[in-house]
Amino acid sequence: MTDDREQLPEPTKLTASKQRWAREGRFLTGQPSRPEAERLPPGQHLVRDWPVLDLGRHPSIARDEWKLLILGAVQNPVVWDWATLMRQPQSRKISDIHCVTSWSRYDNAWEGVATRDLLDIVMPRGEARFVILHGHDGYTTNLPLEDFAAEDAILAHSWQDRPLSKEHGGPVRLIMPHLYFWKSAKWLQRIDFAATDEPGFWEVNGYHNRGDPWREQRYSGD
Ligand SMILES: Nc1nc2c(c(=O)[nH]1)N[C@H]1C(S)=C(S)[C@@H](COP(=O)(O)O)O[C@H]1N2
Ligand SMILES: [Mo]
Repeated sequence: MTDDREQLPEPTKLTASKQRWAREGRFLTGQPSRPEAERLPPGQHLVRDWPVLDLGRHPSIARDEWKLLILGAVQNPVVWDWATLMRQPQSRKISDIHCVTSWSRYDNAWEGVATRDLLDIVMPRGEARFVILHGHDGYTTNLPLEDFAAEDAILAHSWQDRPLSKEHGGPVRLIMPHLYFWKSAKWLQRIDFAATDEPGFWEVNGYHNRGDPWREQRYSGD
């Protein structure tokens, strides 16, 4: 890959889109690093285990049957199977989980494809402003495009160097560490880029539309 790039006199398409996003300042909402004393958001307590929370259905999807659709307002819609996912640039990110039910869990090591790398591949069209995530259990959740593009956001297939378990959303889930954990869709099946927002399961059932734990955006009136 590096060889190809060295022979290209022009910036690649990927570099060009990164430069454009940087110019537009679209994706500059990344969380600054916080001093340890301010690491836990208000109203949260720390746990050492990892609770399982969902609608109760745990779909079984084998890695060799798994497919992810990425479509909507993008220049290059794609369908990824497992082999294709593994050919994408792989990242490792360490982040904290903050669940709206008030537990937080520090230092989770995720491996997978960074949402920024995904964006470089599918290239959202100008009108794309929201991202709607669909799980195999029928769950949905919505994000503004700039949240989806957060620096530490990742489509994770591994946790602490092990395959992500079924109950935690394996084969692949989203991890969106700067928002409450309900935004981190498990059993990812489809990612839809859209011009208009489409509140998901919890967002239409009383949770906040954005869910920033630092602002305690728990419920729709917060
Ligand atoms: N597909 C899907 N994703 C989901 C959910 C769900 O029911 N289905 N629940 C959300 C909620 S409310 C939380 S708190 C987290 C829980 O993730 P965990 O079970 O890995 O702790 O997953 C989120 N993602
Ligand atoms: Mo939750």
